[in-house]
Amino acid sequence: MKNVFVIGATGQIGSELTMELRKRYGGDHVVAGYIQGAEPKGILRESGPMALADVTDGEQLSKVVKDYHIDTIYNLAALLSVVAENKPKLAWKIGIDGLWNVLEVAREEGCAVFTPSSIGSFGLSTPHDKTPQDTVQRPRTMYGVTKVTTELLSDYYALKYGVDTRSVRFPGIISNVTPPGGGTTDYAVDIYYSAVRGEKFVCPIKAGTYMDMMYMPDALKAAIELMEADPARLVHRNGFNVTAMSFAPEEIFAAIKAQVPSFEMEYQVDPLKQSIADSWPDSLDDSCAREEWGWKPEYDLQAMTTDMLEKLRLRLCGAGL
Ligand code: AKB
Repeated sequence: MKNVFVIGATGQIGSELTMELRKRYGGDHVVAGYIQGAEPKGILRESGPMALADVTDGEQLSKVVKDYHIDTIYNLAALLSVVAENKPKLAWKIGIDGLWNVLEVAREEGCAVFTPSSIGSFGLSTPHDKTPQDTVQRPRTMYGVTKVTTELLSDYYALKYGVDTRSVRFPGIISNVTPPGGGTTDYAVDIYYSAVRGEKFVCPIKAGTYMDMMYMPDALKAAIELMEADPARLVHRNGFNVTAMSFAPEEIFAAIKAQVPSFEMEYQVDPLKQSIADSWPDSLDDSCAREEWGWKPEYDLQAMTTDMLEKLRLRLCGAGL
């Protein structure tokens, strides 16, 4: 039986990943790691153990790993792209000094480690269409710099110390549970909230700007299936291109409007978000993930839109919002 430690368990991906892992491995076998001020609540708190786990504190991480006999760590501590650009030093401290702590504990205690990379690890000089698995990675954002370093440092620990590190390059993740905070792709989540609340959506990204995206159930599937994959089949480790769809703002708007005819949108472009979006791929080639560990997403734009609207209506309208 696996014993799993999720660092950043109350964040956008962490909150849902912890619950999915508990479903698969049993509540008692998945520790929700959180930082002061972001304690787990509700079902996340009640369904299994939780522990204070600041990624910048190596001793704290080591204690959790030893106390709970952890063999697998999902390290989700990071600042998203826009916040990282405004707080570069903190982004490095959490993303890279924190990763160093995680990898050291993993080396000492023999744990496997998943630390997500991102489409943010690419830059303007990367081919933008069908971006290959192995290609130019020269981002100019601090987020991108930390993500490329994450991939390299994770590979280094695998080669030098035999730590079983694995990762994917996540696209924008869309979820109806915990909202993201400070990413370039957040508009693709916010637009659904506006539609359900009956508000006009103000889009910060220019029409015609394509970015890869994925619905949360597929993101959870990607993380878990990669960690469960047969290591003998893996040619790559950190990180695999994965995608489920690529769309521009006018396309997600049209998909929502088909189900909410009164919905409206206008553009007020945010220059920082737009410059980051322009530097990212328009579409990823994820054939290596498909070949090496059987990656296959389930949701396209239409299926995701139907599910998002249904779930958000239940939650927001049920709560009278
Ligand atoms: C962001 O927009 O910063 C993230 C990402 C694509 O890594 N969602």
